[in-house]
Amino acid sequence: MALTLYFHPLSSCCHKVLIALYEMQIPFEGRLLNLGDEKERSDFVALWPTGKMPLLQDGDRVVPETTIIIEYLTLHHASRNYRLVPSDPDAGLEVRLLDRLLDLYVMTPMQAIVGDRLRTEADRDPIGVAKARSTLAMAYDMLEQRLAGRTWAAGEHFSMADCAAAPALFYATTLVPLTQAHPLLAAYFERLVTHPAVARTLEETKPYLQFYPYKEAMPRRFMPQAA
Ligand SMILES: N[C@@H](CCC(=O)N[C@@H](CS)C(=O)NCC(=O)O)C(=O)O
Repeated sequence: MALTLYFHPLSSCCHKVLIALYEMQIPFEGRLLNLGDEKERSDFVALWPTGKMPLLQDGDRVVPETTIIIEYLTLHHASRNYRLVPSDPDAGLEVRLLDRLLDLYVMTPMQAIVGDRLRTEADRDPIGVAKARSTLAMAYDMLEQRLAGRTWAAGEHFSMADCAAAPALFYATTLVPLTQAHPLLAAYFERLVTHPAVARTLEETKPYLQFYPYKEAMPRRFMPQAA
C-alpha cells in the first residue's frame, strides 16, 4: 500500500518531510490538508490527536512528528544509498543534535513570529515575538560556528538536519535577516536552496506564498512571478 502524507504546501514542518521523501526518492501520495475546514480538522484529529501536520500513514500505521517520520522512512523505506540518518552511532548523534537545534531554535521561534502575525491586534504577544527574534539571532550565531569546515549541517553528507534547516531558514531569514556576521550560514543557505530536493519543494510552494503573512520580505527569486 502506498504511503500517504497529510500536509500543507506552505507548512515548514511539511517541507521538512517532503524534502526527505524527494531526497530518498520514496514514492508517496500527498493528501493536502485544510485545517480551517471543521470536518477535515476533526477527521484529522481523530487520526492524530495533536492535530499537527505532517502525518505519515503507512497502511494501518500512523507516524507523527517530522523527525520520527524521517527516521521511520530511513528505517523502512529508504534504499541503502539514501540514508538521511547515518547508521554510525556518533554520526547519527550529530545529525539528531542538529535536527533538534534547528527544530527548537529556528523552526519553533519562526513559527511563533509568523503565528503572532495571524492573530488579531488584541491577541498579539510582543514580548513573545521579541524573545523569538532573539532566539533566532542566537541560533544563527550558533549555526555559524557549527558550520565551520562543513558542507552540510552535520558534516559532509546531506542529512535529516538539512531537511529541517531548509524550510526553517527559508522562512526565518524573512523575519530576522542574515547579516555579514554569518558568511558560512549564508553560503550554506545558498547550498540548501539549490539542492534538488529542496529546490523542488520550494518550487511547489511558490503558488501558495501569496498567503505567507510576511510575503513582502520574501526574496523575489522565491516568489511565483520570478523568471
Ligand atoms: N513537532 C512537530 C511540529 C508540527 C507543527 O507544528 N506543525 C504545524 C505546521 S508547521 C501545524 O500542524 N500547525 C497547525 C496547527 O497547529 O493547527 C513536528 O516536528 O512534526
